[in-house]
Amino acid sequence: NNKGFIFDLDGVIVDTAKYHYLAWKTLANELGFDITLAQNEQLKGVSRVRSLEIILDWGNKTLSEDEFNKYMAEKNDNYLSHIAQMDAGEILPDVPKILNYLQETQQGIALGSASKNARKILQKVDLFDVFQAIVDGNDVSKAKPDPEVFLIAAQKLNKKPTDCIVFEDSVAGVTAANSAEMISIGIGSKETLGHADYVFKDFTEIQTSFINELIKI
Ligand code: B16
Ligand code: MG
Repeated sequence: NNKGFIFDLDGVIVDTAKYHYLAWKTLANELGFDITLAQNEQLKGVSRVRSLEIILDWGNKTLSEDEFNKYMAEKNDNYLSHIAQMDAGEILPDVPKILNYLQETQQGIALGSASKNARKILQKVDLFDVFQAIVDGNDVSKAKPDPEVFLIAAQKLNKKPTDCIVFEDSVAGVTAANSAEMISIGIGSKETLGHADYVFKDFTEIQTSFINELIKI
């Protein structure tokens, strides 16, 4: 048996959420307000453009189109300065264990991320070659919770959506996986990701026996 396993990037494979937060916080501070860690939770899985719109709402700010684009570029430059420091040590615990097992059992492995920087990050942490298909923020016209990103990943893996399993840490991403009729596995808390088919705190809680069950479904 052979399935498609689709991984979100930020919050599932690496914890780049902390770098997004630092970069957005710097930007908000420049505009005269602050954003909290709790607010940052709501930005997970959300595209760059949409994130800035939400942040401006929080600060009650409006920007001209030129200013908006300037701040978007500035945020990304700041974010990329953190990414430049990354290495394989930032891969989240037990992610390599699961990826190795999926490779050994010849499963399809794809990335389904909202980030336009996904390919760069995979290269930094030396995981680029593990993925048979990479679908990221450059490849989609509709952001999560729309299922487009995962449907394209399934297509690239040559799998039916119902033969795919998605690992996601964001509310929008789990909703996207469910709409794609894929099995959704939430990585995080049951409170936030209650709509997922299964929820685990992180990959240290996922056994290869559980992966075997998914392969057999
Ligand atoms: P970028 P994921 C998402 O990645 C992040 O969770 C979200 O915080 C970010 O705004 C989005 O990517 C866009 O990222 O600015 O690098 O294009 O969780 O879908 O892998
Ligand atoms: Mg994520």
